[in-house]
Amino acid sequence: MSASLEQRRHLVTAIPGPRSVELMARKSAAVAHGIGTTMPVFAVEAGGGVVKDVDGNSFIDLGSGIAVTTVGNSAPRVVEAVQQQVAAFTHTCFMVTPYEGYVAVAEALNRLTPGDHEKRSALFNSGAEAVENAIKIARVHTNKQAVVVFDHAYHGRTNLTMAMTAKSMPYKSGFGPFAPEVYRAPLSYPYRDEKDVDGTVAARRAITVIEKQVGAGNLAAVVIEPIQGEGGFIVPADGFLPAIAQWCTANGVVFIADEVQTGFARTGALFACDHEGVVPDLIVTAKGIAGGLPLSAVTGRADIMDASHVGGLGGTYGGNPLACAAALATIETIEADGLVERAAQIERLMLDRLHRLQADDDRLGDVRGRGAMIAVELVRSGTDEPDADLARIVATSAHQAGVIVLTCGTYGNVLRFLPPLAISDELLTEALDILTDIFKEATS
Ligand code: PLZ
Repeated sequence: MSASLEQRRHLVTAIPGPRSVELMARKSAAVAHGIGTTMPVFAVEAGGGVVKDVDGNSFIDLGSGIAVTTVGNSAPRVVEAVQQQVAAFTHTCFMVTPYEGYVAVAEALNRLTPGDHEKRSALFNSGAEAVENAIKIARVHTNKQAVVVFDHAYHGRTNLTMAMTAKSMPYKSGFGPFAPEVYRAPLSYPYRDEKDVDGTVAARRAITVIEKQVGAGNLAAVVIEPIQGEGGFIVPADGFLPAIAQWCTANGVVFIADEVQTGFARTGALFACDHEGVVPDLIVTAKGIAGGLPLSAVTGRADIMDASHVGGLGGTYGGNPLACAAALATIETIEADGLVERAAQIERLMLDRLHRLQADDDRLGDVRGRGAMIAVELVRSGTDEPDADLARIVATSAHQAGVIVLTCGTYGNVLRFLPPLAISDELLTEALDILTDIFKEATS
């Protein structure tokens, strides 16, 4: 981010402004219809807690480009590392003539991910591509095929990961047929489960479905987001994740944590599995790993990761040198700037404000999340009926007021907050003040 980018919300035109309107018209004429837009404003600069648009408007960023710019946009160490790398070489293909950056990222991932067993890593470009590779590795290791995923899951938009993703609209509708051998188990969803369904009961419920409908003898892997992202920032009840992981270990099933959205300090721990001491066999990371450059990884137990024949894994761009340089600088920033603790501070600030708002407004059915991954699930007053209209109205009003917020959830009724960890308390507080006012006015 350039030093001139002021850390303040500042609107100088209607939203969208005239230059964004012009660019939206060009977008409609040139870009495929299927690529949606949350906010019709075009960015020119971003950093800290601010995104600036082509019309000179500055927005408070509570989205981080969907949990990617966790260390901040154009974070200084990332910019410097990428500039040096881009001037040295941009690409050789790691499978042709390798380079140190890739190995250094693998070493860092092996060091930082949960568990102190011997590990290996492989690098890819997107979250979906890494999820696909984790499944390939689990299948070749176990010589089994079935994959279990959960209700409300999101794992990507490629063919295998569409099958793994739960929600039809907009992710799957019309795009089938989907990959076979993908089965779905019930999740722990504390807000919507019956009151007596604690983590252990929910795990038993899921394991029964897995044993009866799939069978451990056919099952290569169980894949789970330790806190669900697109599905609604659902934090499973305590004990759910450890029980599923233990069942996998006892039954020769690879336990895969999809930490694409939760990883790299986002939840107030380096990885969300760390909150419950869960050690996955394989962990999938992307998004926050490289400060905005496209990079993803599969990291895990050496014997599982090494199961593939030589040449079985790869891709032209996987572990691109610019992305690796960015990842090393991102990891250095997280460690040197204490960003795990910063995420925990953000959690305290946001939960305190949102719980106070909830006390006065029962349409905030549930306030949940960890670290800088916080959400409110909106319902019709006096019920637990999902209110997607209210989520849309509040989000649109926030955009108009200069605050970037996103929605998510199977029912589209969850407002989610993913601020960069580089945001100031002042900007966060201002955004929460604005949201508080919006809730006072909003009726759906
Ligand atoms: N696994 C847990 O959150 C990406 C999707 C945005 P890619 N989530 C944002 C959209 O609408 O496309 C995600 C995730 C989890 C996998 C993925 C997929 O990561 O880098 O988008 O492929």
